[in-house]
Amino acid sequence: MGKDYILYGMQASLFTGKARAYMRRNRIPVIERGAGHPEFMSRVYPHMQRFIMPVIETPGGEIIQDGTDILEYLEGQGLGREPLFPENPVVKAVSLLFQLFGNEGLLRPAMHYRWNFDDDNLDFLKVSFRDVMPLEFGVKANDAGFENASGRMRKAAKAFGVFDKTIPLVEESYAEFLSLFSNHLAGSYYLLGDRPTIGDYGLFNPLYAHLARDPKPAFLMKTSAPLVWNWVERMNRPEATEEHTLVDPQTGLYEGDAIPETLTDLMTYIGQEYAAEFSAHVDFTDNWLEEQGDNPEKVKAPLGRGIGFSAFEWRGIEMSSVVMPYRFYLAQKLWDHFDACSEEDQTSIRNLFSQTGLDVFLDKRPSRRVLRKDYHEVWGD
Ligand SMILES: N[C@@H](CCC(=O)N[C@@H](CS)C(=O)NCC(=O)O)C(=O)O
Repeated sequence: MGKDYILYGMQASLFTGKARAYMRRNRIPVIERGAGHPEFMSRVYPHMQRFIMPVIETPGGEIIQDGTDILEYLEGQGLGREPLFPENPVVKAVSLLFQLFGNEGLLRPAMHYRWNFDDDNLDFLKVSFRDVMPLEFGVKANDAGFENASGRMRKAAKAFGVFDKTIPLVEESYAEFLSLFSNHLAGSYYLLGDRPTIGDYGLFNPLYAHLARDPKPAFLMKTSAPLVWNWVERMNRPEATEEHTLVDPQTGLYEGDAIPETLTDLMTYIGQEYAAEFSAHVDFTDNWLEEQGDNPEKVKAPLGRGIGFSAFEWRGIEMSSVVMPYRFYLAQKLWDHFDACSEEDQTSIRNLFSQTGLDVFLDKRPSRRVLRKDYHEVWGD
């Protein structure tokens, strides 16, 4: 085993983006392999009992799956060259909120702009998906493999709520996001100042592989939101770069009471966009858990991606989306931080979250915790 890390993923994979960007930014020596690499198929996949990326293999042979777990692991090893989590408790809470929303709240535009513009995107995607196809089987197998993978992803788009009826709203909502994020990036290079934190890495997932890389949305982003494209490029540079500071030169980040209005506008957007959906998912989950009763086997079994569908109101219409316990795993990061804060800091966080319509993300919690065990999500107590 050499001394480099190995990252299994692919350029077109949404969740690989975060791990790759972090490793680049922190100059962690890494070799990337497509998730169709023989070592992945013969060793890593059977070990995890799950076909999923990103995965890293450490120089010591440890295998870690999940973008968030990978960043936390690498940070825990002292490999971060700058703190991933802001020190200021209020700014940290904001960063953790954006981790959740970035990871999970922009999946509708990501899936829509990838899978509903075949004339622009399809040839490009077919080539990109070769990273997960066993090349030795030749072009025909690649085509069949792509049909299979893209068929599943098109279904996933529907599961996240992309339907004929919602498409105009998905586009409207994404345009609003681009405009708000652009306004904000006029005042700092990253979400919370002049260096990225965990919130940027969360946002990077949908904003890179799908929305900045696929032909149709790449054109949209470059032409309608060049500052966002510039942020994506910055987040993903393989060479180290140093920004000249637009904010506090001591920390490189905004301080809690100096959060600019452009950021509170973005937070308000998250409240309008995602709070009702998140809240409905918590209610659904609590009912689901109750229905399992005291059947310990069911409640202890590894969870797949979704446990059902839940309805909620979004932009004036009734719609539904898949309930994924993984989202609570990310929300717990915010809750654990909040619960560990002093009363004074809790009050400051609560004031900011209330002012921006985000109380749900502090208060609405399912009755059980979500843990990750053996590469799967499971319920905790
Ligand atoms: N929460 C996971 C999500 C990983 C995930 O969904 N990865 C997708 C690719 S972006 C995947 O592996 N899909 C494979 C499949 O569904 O077959 C993480 O952050 O690592």
